[in-house]
Amino acid sequence: MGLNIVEKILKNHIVVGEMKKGTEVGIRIDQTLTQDSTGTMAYLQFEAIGVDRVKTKKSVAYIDHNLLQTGPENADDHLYIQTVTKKHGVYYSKPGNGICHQVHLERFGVPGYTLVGSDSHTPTAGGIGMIGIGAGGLDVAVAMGGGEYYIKYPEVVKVNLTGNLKQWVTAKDVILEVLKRVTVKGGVDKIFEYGGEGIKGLSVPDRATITNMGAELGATTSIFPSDEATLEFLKAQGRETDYIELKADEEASYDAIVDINLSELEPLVAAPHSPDNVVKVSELTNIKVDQVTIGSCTNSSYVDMMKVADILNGKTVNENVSLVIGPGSKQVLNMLAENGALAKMIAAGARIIESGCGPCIGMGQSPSNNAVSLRTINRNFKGRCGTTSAGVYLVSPEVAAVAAIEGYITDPRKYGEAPKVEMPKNFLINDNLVIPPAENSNEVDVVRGPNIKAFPLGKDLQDKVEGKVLIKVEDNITTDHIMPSDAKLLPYRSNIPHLSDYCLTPCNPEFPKRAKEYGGGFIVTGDNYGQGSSREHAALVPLYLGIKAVFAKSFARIHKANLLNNGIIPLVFDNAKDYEDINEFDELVINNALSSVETGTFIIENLSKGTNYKMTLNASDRQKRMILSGGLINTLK
Ligand code: MIC
Ligand code: SF4
Repeated sequence: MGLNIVEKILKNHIVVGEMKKGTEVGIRIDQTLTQDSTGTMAYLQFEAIGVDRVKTKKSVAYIDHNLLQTGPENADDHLYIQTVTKKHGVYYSKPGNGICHQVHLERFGVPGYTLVGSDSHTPTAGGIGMIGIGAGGLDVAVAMGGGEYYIKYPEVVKVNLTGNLKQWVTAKDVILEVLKRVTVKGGVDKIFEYGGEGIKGLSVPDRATITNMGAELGATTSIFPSDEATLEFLKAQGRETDYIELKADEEASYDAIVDINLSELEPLVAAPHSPDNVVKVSELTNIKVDQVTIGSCTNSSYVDMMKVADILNGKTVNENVSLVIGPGSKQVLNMLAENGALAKMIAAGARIIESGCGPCIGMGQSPSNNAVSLRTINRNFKGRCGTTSAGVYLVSPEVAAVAAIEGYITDPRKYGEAPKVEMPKNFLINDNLVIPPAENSNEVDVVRGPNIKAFPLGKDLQDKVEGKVLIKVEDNITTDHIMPSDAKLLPYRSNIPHLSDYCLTPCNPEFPKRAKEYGGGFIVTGDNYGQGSSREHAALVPLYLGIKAVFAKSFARIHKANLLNNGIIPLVFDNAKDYEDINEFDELVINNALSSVETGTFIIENLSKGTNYKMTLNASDRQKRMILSGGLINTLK
């Protein structure tokens, strides 16, 4: 029987377990990446593990999130990351070099390799034929130390692309179509492998847009074959020696197939407040636009930016629109500056910001109250842009640029010929913002600013676990709800006590106070709890606040792993109706917690109601050991 691409790569990398669907496998990791807002914690954890030099083929630390330096905190954290990475064998990509996923694709990604990154959009690397997986900082720290990374052996879904994209229809519309069909919770523990004749017309940056936003499906990752388009891209980056061909065997089989005829797609948009709330642009044309932001790890490649420059050329941004453009990397920005495209953007009235995450994570450029903001980013969760009352629409760079001129959401197809931009034969290569590690670790002293505080560690599990339900929330709660991140809070990513006052406050401002008053307790929630980012802070902060277990209808993959890694028990209702029975402040007890962990079956007593509920711990033996000993670091010790 033939193998698909996912099977081929995993077969080469599995070091624990076997290729059996639904079972846990440990895979060898070739490369890691971190970014600054999760990186400080990841390197503190790496130090706690006590390995001197990273054991991967390449590990890179990027500074791209915390670029607003409104006090010393962010710069202090950068200095910590710069020195700790230099000491332990990690390459350091300085602020200004660009967004981790964009730069990794350009300069470091290798087809057929595995990559784990402390950022949920690490699957961007799937555009170049890598298995790139987003994880919590602790999992990345372990992988840097040479430990394997664990996933549930995935179902592999083939996304079969046929036909060709019509004018003004883009890679962004392909992934929006997938999101519409699969939804934000439809991809958990699945890998999406793209194939079919239709992929021939997609360049590596197009493919990376698709695999990037595949994170919004909740998927483990997404991947494209490595073919002529990959070779062309690597050649243009001066890296053709990294190329290998990767394709599925003729007789490869898949667990499911999603067929998409590219010729039938039209420009799409994800309306507020979820990436799967997808409608046609043509259905939304009377909406006045206040802000447009173009950039982020989803859509900030050279080709994307050149198309935007072409649309803006000779035009003026609508008087009621603020247009913000952030090219994805120094390479992209430098090329736009040299070929005059940047001048066209500036002339049209765009506000150019440095290459980084910026508005995507609310680091500046929050729109006005009740604003409509069109963004080329991947997430439009309520409040993520920094303005709770604003509505964010996710679109392609082309739709964004046209709206910036028109002042309304506009179907770009009435705009005549779509811009045609070829991938350059040679990208501008200058890696002078990437600092290599020191040859000799002893030469480097790690610098730690006063904002770096110790991170909490769990304790051995007790046989009786009791407490109050501190909060009850609905479906699809994101990590942006659990641990909000914006310009005010991101500087405190290495300071868990400070962050604890903001935990779950978008759902209920009283939550931190309650947790502190009652000395911890439980969280009750609906489906897909913890969707979105990889931020481990969404587990570390609840741990700090004394959260012992989360009772959910279902969990998002990375967040569940982060809870387990930190010794918080993620339990799933056997009967979803029991969710209705529980109220905030109910007093709950888990008796026989220790033996329940072994069997995976829990009975939760609700003392306030006199009822009880059966719940399941879906965890491997390895994860059960972490729950018993209060987290991964304790088991390593
Ligand atoms: C995001 O897009 O939500 C982030 C900010 O990049 C996060 C990481 C973080 O919270 O630092 C992610 O995607 O994992
Ligand atoms: Fe940065 Fe936004 Fe990409 Fe997250 S999704 S890595 S915040 S650009």
